[in-house]
Amino acid sequence: MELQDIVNPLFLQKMSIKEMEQLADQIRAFLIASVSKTGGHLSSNLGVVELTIALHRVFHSPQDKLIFDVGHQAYVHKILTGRAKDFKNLRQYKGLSGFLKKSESEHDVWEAGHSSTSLSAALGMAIARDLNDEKYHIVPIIGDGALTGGMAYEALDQIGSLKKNMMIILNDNDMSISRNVGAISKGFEQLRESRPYHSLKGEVKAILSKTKVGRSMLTGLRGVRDFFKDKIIQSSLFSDLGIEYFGPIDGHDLRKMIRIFSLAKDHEGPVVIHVVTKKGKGYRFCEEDTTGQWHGVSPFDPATGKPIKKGDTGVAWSQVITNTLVRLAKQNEELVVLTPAMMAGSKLQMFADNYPKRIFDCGIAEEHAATLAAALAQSGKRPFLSIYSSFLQRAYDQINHDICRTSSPVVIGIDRSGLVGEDGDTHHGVFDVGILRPLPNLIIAQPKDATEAQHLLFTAFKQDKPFALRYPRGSRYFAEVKQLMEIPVGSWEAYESQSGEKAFILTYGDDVDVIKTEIFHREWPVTVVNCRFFKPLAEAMLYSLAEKQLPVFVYEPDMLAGGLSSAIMEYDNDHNLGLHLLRYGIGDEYVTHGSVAQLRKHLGLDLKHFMEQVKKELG
Ligand SMILES: Cc1ncc(C[n+]2csc(CCOP(=O)(O)OP(=O)(O)O)c2C)c(N)n1
Repeated sequence: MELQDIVNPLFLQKMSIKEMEQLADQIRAFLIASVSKTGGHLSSNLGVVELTIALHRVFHSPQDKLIFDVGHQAYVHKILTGRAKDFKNLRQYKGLSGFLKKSESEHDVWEAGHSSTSLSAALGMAIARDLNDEKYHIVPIIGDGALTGGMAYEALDQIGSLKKNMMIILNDNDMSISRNVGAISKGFEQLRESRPYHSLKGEVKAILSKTKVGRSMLTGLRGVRDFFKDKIIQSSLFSDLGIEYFGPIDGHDLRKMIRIFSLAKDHEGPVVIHVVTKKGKGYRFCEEDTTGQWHGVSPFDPATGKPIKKGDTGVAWSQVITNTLVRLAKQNEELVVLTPAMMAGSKLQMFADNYPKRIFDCGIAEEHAATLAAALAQSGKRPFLSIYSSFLQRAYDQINHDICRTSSPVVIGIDRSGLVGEDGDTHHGVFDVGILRPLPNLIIAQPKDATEAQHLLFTAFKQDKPFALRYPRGSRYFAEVKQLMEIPVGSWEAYESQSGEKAFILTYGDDVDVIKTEIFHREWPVTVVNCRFFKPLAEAMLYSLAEKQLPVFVYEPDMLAGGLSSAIMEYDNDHNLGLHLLRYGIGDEYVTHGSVAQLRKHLGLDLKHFMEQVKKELG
């Protein structure tokens, strides 16, 4: 059978275990071949091939609801629900999403991208199901990484109290993106490794006899003895919350999983099935990866595992920041770094290698990380909170309540700000300026290049108040500056054209050099301004722009609402400046996935289109 011919998962009902095992091999080969061309989430998907087959064999999607946490590990689900043929366009503009999308398939019953929402989703669906007096199964699938997120515990608390029927699959591979962290993950490790079945026989019986499903399991125990042979114990984490726990079971053993799921699916009340999988299973490079390099990949050569570079020769923006942090940490022993589970993505390994005691991976716990940073700052430390723009949204209240309200000197490194491309609507970092700007005490800045980044980071640690420094995905030319300098807070820099001055373009980040080069090359009479501070604004410069009575273009590839032009318009209005503003940014929409270049075009923000607008205005 060709994977491309699959229409829905019903075909699994007719398959023998052996055939399903062959299908698993076929899917793995397909995933490696396909993701090597498009890029995407590889390791997590290789790990859940058998698990996803078993779930689709036992449950009847879409009547039964399979809810994948995050959704980055749902490629196998996509294949089994008829989307293999679309994988050539995975994560590309107008192609298949890298996450689940209701618009793509009736089998995608929940959309995510951010972690730890699946249990709340499951409970919401279970409450609605019961109110409607309907009968179907609800199966959230949550990783041990996603279980480091606080939301999961808020949901478990209520799940344990409401006792709605659902089967929670804990997909435990001991990895978040990198090695998982935290005490709870250690607890899973103990469950996995230290309680062999033979020492627990009595305990197993006792536990099983307590529950309806357990009693039915005991009745059929002879038949199912082989799958209990491994290990089965009661975990206090879940059972203390009133949620039955079974496991751990081997997540690559189709026969065992199918039998356990079939037995447990009619369990009264919520039940957790602890499934142990190997992240990256079946592909050497992924299996051996402990740092998370293979979690999400760009196109690569499947034979060598080497990335296929697309001429991007710079240094990653996150690496520019890490290099500078290492340098600053040498001079300032109070400097500490916090990351909510993004050690690999934010390229912090070099800091960890240099200062292992001064970096803390908090797990997928952005809220906690932000408050932790506030407390560290209030205790005399100088924390750098490294956080992706889109995940920072989770920590808004903590940044407001704990960091900004108290004016705690936390440097917030906003990684992946701006459009991020292929990860799409859940991941674009386009809201942070708009949501952070109203917070009193906070300085917000973005460097135009790696040199300015070093000076701005140095400047950030000189302030006795919170400072947010944005930097995007992608890379820039990097050379370590000799002398770090403090940049005056609230200053902008203007680049005048040799050809005169008939308009201004205000922009920030990577776009400053791009637009400046274009204007100078065309010899247009336009001054380009690097608005490196969103807050405070360069007030004197705004006055001087107003005096000149020339058109002022604001080019901001982030949300218009609350962004740079909003800030300028507020100032303009409050001070009667009378600026002639024309603004270009993202309107009232969630931006889809695709390359950043395609997305800019889609939004009418590509350079060519913008230049045409400027030309029109200049006449
Ligand atoms: C709120 C939030 N923070 C960070 C991330 C980035 N992220 C995506 S997947 C992942 C690790 C998930 O680990 P786990 O749930 O164990 O799944 P696995 O990939 O190991 O199967 C992280 C940190 C995210 N998606 N959402």
